[in-house]
Amino acid sequence: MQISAVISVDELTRNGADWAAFTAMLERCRAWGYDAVELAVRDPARVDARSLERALQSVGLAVAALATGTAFSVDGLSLTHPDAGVRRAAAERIADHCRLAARVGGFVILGLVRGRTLPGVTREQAEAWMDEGVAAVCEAGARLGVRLLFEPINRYETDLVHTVEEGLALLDRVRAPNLGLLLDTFHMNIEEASIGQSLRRAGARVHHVHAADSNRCYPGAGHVDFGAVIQTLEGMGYGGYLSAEILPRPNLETSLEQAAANLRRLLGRDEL
Ligand code: LER
Ligand code: MN
Repeated sequence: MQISAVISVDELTRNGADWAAFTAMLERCRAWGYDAVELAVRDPARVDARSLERALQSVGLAVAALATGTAFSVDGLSLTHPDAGVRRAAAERIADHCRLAARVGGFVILGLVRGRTLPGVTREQAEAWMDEGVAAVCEAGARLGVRLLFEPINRYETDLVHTVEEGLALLDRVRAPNLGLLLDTFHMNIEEASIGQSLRRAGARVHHVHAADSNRCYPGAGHVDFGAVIQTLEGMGYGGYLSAEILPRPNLETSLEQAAANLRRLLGRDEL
């Protein structure tokens, strides 16, 4: 199991204007003991892929995944929007993420971009649009050799797919060979009766894990038992990433440094 840090390409490059801060953050991530980074990218069309590749290569960090949530939270793109044009734009945006992933590596995450059931839309309709959209972006990814992740998200952020069971049901409906589950310990702590049992239930269909504590701060800052989570994942033969997707408290640097130190200790990888 390796560890990864979620960082924002948009924020650290000041929306593509300056790669120095981004490269400096990559260097810090490597020094803290991360194996990879998970990159939040709102719009790949605004990212200079050459500069991104150069920065990653110069520091020697892999890309675990591309996070796409700001395409929803900032641009309002959603696979379940009642306006077909918005749904199409959301799918096109995720296809762009797949094109970027084909260059720099990593999964493409389907999290908040699934949207939520908006007023005037039935739940059945929203679910049908979600399934259709997920299938379409998985096809786009498959053409590029890119794998995608669907993330169950807690009830306070969406009404569509909160639990592992619901995530597995979506995978069964869509049946895309390049789609797996991303499980996030913060959401699991809210929605699952037992984090351990739900991880085991998902088994080999868990392709990526977000590590955030019960308060969404770094692992160790709340009451999720990460020792037990890691033991369960090891028992399942999970060989993917634990990716720290955490609030920047008290600040980004300290939170990522603490996350790496605590996860590495629990993984028995104390030595840097
Ligand atoms: C995205 O990975 C996630 O976990 C969401 O809760 C973001 O708000
Ligand atoms: Mn997450």
